Amino acid sequence: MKKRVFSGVQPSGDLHIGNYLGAIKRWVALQEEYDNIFCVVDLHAITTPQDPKILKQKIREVAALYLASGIDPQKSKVFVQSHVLAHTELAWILNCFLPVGWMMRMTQFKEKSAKQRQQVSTGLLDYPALMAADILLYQTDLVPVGEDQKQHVELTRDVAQRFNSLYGETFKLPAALIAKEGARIMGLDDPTKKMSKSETATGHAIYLLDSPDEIKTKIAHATTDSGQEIKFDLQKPGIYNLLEIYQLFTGVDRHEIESAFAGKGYGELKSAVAEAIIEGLRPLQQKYTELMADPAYLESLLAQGADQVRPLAEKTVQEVKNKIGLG
Ligand code: ATP
Ligand code: LTN
Repeated sequence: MKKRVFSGVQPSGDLHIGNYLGAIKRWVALQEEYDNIFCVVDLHAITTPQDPKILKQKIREVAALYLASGIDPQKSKVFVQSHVLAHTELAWILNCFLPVGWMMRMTQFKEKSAKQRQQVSTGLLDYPALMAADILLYQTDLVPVGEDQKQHVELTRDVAQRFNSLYGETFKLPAALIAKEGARIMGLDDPTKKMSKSETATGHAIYLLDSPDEIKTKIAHATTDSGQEIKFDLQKPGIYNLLEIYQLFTGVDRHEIESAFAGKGYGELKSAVAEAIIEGLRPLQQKYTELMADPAYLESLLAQGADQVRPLAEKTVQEVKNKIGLG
């Protein structure tokens, strides 16, 4: 029996190379080895305000980007979270086992609630309960995510353990799978902040659907550090970030990269990074265009994905309800 992998991305904006290098590209690499479920977590997206028309479009866009990146529907199940009602049902139940203090300690909640001008929704506080439901419904072993989601996976383990100790073995305890490299790609405009979908400053992120010219301009304007040396040195976060992006798109190892750029200037590095991203994204962008030309095919894949996972999710919810005396 293969181990189960579950992960997801919010359709809350345009996907960027951080989402790709930290999450989706790794899912593709792990696809053969595991039994995979990949979800477009639309219910998570509405924890912050969304325009209905744009949200609807982004849900399809994210699904198409999974497939365009190499997620193969023969090997992985792909579906939209709101198509499987068990997610909200288990999230409610888990809520009742999650101390509010745990939720208030979550870094993502603290950061997002501080940033938000509109009122902060209860959904934003409750976000990790829904994420725990996503993971626990499928008896997931491994959750490949970027560094920022580690705390949420730990909370998922904690609530699973708490439930298991009260009602007997019910949930498998999942573990986060975080890469050594690429788990935290930084903003191009400010390499001390993580690249994020919800950050709107121009030049902050390279989006997966950016044109070659946009990529060149953004990389040319990326913040660099003082000095001239081109080395993987965490004291120089701007150069480090560009080198890491280069490494992940080309597959060349760190020593080779450092020797190739020895004695060269930041300008040359930036051109090489832009070229690596453009070439790395080219096949993905082509496949994406093809997929978006056939919306009926995408719809049918998503319907099929939801039909495949629904029975697994419903089984877990039924077991939970039986144990706690509902129904
Ligand atoms: P938002 O800003 O709307 O919260 P986000 O850009 O942080 O969005 P998510 O949908 O929250 O993206 O994340 C999807 C996946 O991408 C997660 O596994 C997350 O850990 C990963 N991820 C997000 N940003 C980065 C980043 N800068 N570097 C590496 N991985 C990232
Ligand atoms: N919170 C995650 C998205 C997400 C997720 C999940 C990831 C929702 N449910 C379950 C892994 C497993 C994020 O990337 N912001």
